[in-house]
Amino acid sequence: MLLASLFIASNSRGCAFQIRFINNVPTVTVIAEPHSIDVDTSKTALLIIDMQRDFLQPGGFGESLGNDVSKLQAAIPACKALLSIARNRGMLVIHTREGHRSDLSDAPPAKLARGSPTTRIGAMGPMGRILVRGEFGHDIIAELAPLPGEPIIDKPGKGSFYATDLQLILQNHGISTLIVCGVTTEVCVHTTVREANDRGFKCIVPSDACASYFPEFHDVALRMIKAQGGIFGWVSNAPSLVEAFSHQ
Ligand code: TIU
Repeated sequence: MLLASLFIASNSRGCAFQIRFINNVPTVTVIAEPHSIDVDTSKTALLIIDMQRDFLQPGGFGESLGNDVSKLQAAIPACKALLSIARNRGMLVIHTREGHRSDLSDAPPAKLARGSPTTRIGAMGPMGRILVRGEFGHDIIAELAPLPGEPIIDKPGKGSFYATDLQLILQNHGISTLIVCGVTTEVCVHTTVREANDRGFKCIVPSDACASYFPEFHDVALRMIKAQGGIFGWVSNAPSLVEAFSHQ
């Protein structure tokens, strides 16, 4: 028998949800839009996108583009909650960082040419050279620091699959579902979700664990993901995911 409902529990909001076993694999239902989704944590990875000082703290790449970086702080608590439950459940956790080699040989000229010469990629800033690997600003914020053994994907572009070994790592771990959080919603999170969706991964995006310099772009980016029956994936939130996985 493929599917056997074992028991029904009640979550903190009083909603009934089921923990089922499909081929002896515990499967939980995550409340999401456009509709709930069944998730097997053994085939699910948490992908935390670009929670780097360069985007979240003053003096980095985000500020050099003219942005108010304080807006991205909103995503930190929900990312922390997801990181904690994922580690607790033994789920695969992958961190990404956008950035370039110190000689900038992997940075397209068209990307380098943008911005003022004193603050563009590779220029020296208060956190080191902007968006360059190995610099203080390029690394992930302390609150979400990777643990030894958690893969870190250094990517030259906005998408996490382009010119990286992310797909290989996911395949080798038998991953079919991704929880994609981080910054910024409409840029690197969205690009990654689109790439992942085309590669056959189911993507769940927790709205509170993503953020943008532009709140209206955040909102519309999430609407785009869940529109048309979930054209790119599902939109949920950290409490719903934590609750679902807590009962597994
Ligand atoms: N500028 C902006 O919103 N984002 C980026 O350049 N990279 C990421 O989203 N990580």
